Amino acid sequence: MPGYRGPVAVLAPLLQLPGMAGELRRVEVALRQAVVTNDPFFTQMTTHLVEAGGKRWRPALAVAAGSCATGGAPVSDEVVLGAVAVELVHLGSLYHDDVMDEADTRRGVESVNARFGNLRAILAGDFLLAKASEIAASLGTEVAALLAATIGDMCAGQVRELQTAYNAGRNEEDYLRAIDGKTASLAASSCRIGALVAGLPRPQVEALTAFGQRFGMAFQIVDDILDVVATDEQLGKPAGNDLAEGVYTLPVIRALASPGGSPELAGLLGRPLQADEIRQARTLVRADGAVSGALVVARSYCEEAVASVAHLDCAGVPDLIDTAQRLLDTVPTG
Ligand code: GRG
Repeated sequence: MPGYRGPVAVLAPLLQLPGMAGELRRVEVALRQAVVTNDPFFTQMTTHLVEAGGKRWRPALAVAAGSCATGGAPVSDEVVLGAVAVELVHLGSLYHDDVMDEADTRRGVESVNARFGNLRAILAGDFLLAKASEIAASLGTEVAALLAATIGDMCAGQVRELQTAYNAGRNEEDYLRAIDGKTASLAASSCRIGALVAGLPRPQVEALTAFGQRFGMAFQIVDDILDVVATDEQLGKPAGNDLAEGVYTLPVIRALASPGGSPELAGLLGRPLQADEIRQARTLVRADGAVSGALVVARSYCEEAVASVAHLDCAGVPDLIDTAQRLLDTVPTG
């Protein structure tokens, strides 16, 4: 099983669902098969982050949604393949994201670009996306089209984020649209693919998709809060990276807009930051309730996620609800 699990221990209700460990072992076996190439050197690149670990909550969402059709009994091999496809898309996006950010570490190990160089990291990321597409095609036209559209949405979300880099005037609407594309779209598709491949009725497919979208929004907001409040060790990469890269997320937008504002923070932003400036900016963002303000927004997405599936009476749903209700529990407030 993967080593590095990262922060957000409150995903436990999802990841420790009865039977989930066994289902994720099946995902892991199929995932490792999918990333092996004909060339041992290329395989080192394509397997690098898979072996480093990760929380695997996107495949867990697909499995939980799919388990609605089995009453909690093991899901079909096709649902497991759907779960593999969404993790492959996530992995491909991490490879490309780390090239864009010139990141040195990911999942507690050297990033692919740091170890093998940008050109190889891009190609290995492309390979992972190609594998995801191949698997999705084996699951039917609807799944293939959905995953392709999701990759497009993720690119659009990422471009939206790039367009506001170093812009201290970035507003919340822009932020929410960007994270809808870069993160919530894949979370929604993870649930949707699990539900579609399991053959659930359309109303259940729609309800589970809505859960994934809202949960993905909340997850990204929590991830952005952790960038401001967590340590390097907890994150498996340098804390404050978003601030350093000019990505001003919800807690930062809230801190800048707070009564009295934070002239000191505004004075720091708008340009790349040195290590001591990152520390200073993180302290300023934590100082004035902006973190709790961002948590309120995340909480309302969790509530919407719960409301989307509360009427469904099927296996997996109580644990999805529990996960959404507890997502925020261990985030330290500023
Ligand atoms: C080619 C699919 C594709 C996308 C290109 C680079 C890009 C456009 C989009 C970036 C998407 C991105 C990196 C979003 C951040 C999502 C996120 C919350 C990552 C961290 O997820 P975790 O915490 O990580 O689940 P682990 O390591 O646990 O899997």
